[in-house]
Amino acid sequence: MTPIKNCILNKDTTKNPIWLMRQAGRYLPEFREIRKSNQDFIKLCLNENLSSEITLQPIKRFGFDAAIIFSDILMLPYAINQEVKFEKGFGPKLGDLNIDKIKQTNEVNFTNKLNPVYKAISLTSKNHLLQNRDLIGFVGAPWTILVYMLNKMSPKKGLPKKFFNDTLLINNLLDIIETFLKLHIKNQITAGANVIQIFDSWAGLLENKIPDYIYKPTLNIVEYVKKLGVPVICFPRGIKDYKKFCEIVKPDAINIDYEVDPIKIIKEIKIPVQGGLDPKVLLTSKENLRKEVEKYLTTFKDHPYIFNLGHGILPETKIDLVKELIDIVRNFK
Ligand code: 1CP
Repeated sequence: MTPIKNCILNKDTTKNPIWLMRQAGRYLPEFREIRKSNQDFIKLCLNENLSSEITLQPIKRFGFDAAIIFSDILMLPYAINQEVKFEKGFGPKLGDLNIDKIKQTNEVNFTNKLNPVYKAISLTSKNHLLQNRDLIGFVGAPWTILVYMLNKMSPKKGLPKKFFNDTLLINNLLDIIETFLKLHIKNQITAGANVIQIFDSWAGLLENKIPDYIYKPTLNIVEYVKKLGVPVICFPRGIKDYKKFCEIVKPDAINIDYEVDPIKIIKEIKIPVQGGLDPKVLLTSKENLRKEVEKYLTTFKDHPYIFNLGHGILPETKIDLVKELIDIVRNFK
């Protein structure tokens, strides 16, 4: 059985598999080289050969235990007919929300539009480098996708208060998003993804409506993935109560963010855990890195634990420290 599956399904505590969120990305010179001549990010995600090549870059360089397909959570709004662009120095910019246009999406045109993503998964899963490794497919959670669709840009750039008021629109959109997220997950699994991760990067924005906008729609997706027989990892970044999230949503594994105390997590959570380390630690020194990494490894010594970060790896990260990180994790006793 592959490393991540073994950790999650067999609750193996003898090894800590390792992969990093955003491991295929801007900190890698070989990625930046491809990106230079491929300015249109969506087009790059829809180039199956380049997407597969980028997915394999961190495996070739570091030998991580899993690859995550090079794509983006915002391929979903794109595929349901909302314009999505990525602007240098600004991030994602989405077009006006047009419910009529969105409702024109059907299963066939959705799958056709994202077919290169599925081809990239299929190509990658057949590569010899993935023989004993997992290939992680992913989606954004319904809430996080909704945030980008309504706000039309990252909440980092601002999020008006009125955002949360139109509950009719929000519920309507969440239903549509859920339908197509399920299809996107099914297509990724059919193409060869053997683990699914659900990124809820903006879970921390909510206080009151967590049951309606996070628990319920995410539970629906988690149950769907389980029915397809594939382990599902949830990452509700910034959520205050991970214990409650796990009790209600019941993912197969939970990725924690770097704000939460791992000692609290080990006391409260019984399912396999992933992640936690602050990505900024990878900008410091080898000594500090060892100290921080060993904190997580020691805390989760007798618990199924997949080493990862508490958010995506930063573009300024030095390659040497990533190598050192893998060494520390692999040689920890
Ligand atoms: O060169 C560039 O500028 C592109 C940077 C980049 C990359 C490498 C973006 C733009 N997306 C990706 C790939 C990506 N995104 C992957 C696959 C590669 C890997 O993980 O190794 C994954 C899993 C994602 C997921 C993703 N995209 C999330 C969830 C995780 C997280 O970071 O919270 C989110 C929120 C996005 C949206 C997104 N994509 C890119 C940007 C700049 C953003 C906006 C982030 C924000 O709101 O600040």
